[in-house]
Amino acid sequence: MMKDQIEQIRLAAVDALKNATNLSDLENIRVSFLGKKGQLTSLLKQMGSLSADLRPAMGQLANDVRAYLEGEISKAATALQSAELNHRLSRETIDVTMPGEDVCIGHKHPMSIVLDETKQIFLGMGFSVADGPEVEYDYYNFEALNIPKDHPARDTQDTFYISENVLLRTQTSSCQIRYMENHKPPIRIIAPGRVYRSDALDATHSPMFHQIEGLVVDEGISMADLKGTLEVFAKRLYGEDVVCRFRPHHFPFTEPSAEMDIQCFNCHGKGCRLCKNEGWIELLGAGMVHPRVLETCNIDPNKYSGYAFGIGLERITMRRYQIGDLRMFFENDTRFLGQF
Ligand code: 2NM
Repeated sequence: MMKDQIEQIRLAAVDALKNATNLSDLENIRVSFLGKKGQLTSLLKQMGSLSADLRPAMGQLANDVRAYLEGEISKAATALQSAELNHRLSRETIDVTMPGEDVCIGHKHPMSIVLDETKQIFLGMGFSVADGPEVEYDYYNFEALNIPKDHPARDTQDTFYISENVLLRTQTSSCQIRYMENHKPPIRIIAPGRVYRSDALDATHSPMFHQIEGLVVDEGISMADLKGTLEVFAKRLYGEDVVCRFRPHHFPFTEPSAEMDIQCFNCHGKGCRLCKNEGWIELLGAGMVHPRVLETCNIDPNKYSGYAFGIGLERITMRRYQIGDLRMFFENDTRFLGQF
């Protein structure tokens, strides 16, 4: 009987729905029972063979079953979707009570700390920062700085030559020559950077080290400006109670020239191991820019004067943190770097 067949189809569909585990199972069930070629649809096509008085009741029954199955499929779909969502939510749960992972943050290199501080000190006094190439022409490194051909600084023992006219710069003064070529006074710059000299590595020497050179050119600049500026620098870097002195010296590119010392902060001038019994510690070299250097850069030495200075970054950092061996800076041992 058709009525029994319809009921069998309904039961088979309900059974299939129980076993469905995902949405595509549901779609297969819908097609196989309710689709155009599905079981219920095929059965309805046989209605023609029924007697006319049975047809309306069977048609009604088939439609009721269709509506019932559509309802069941959509209920199953909703249940599957929410199960899937719950599964995903439980998988993606974050346990906010878990202890955080220790992130190992780096440390600033002591030379970077002192370089940044030095830049800030000079920027605060109106200087700006200039730079230039580390591979430099002989002209900018020596010739323009009034270093004659027979000067010992030109000896190949000190300088890394790349060709007859090209070398690794031995000082950052080359940046200042380049700057003077392109800028009119007033000039107030510092030039920090790597420099190279053919030295063997030991506690106080390295074939590569860092310099900060300064240059001020304007009308009426005197040795008093040089002394005032460099004393302020020493006080800002080492503390207000630091004591400075200037000693006569010689550089080919400055006249007069001087070196600045600070009184030993360990023995206050009495002499100790730290200052090798001198009482004083050499900090930097400086002087009034030689008129010939200004002239070479097309700056009229009758109208303008200037002072310049050169600071070894390794040296001032060693003083600052009482580091006894230059090699510490280049080894990058984290037990050393982690202390800053
Ligand atoms: C020093 C000491 C004294 C210096 C001179 C110049 C320039 F370019 F103006 F001539 N720049 N830096 C200078 C002067 C450097 O280093 C110990």
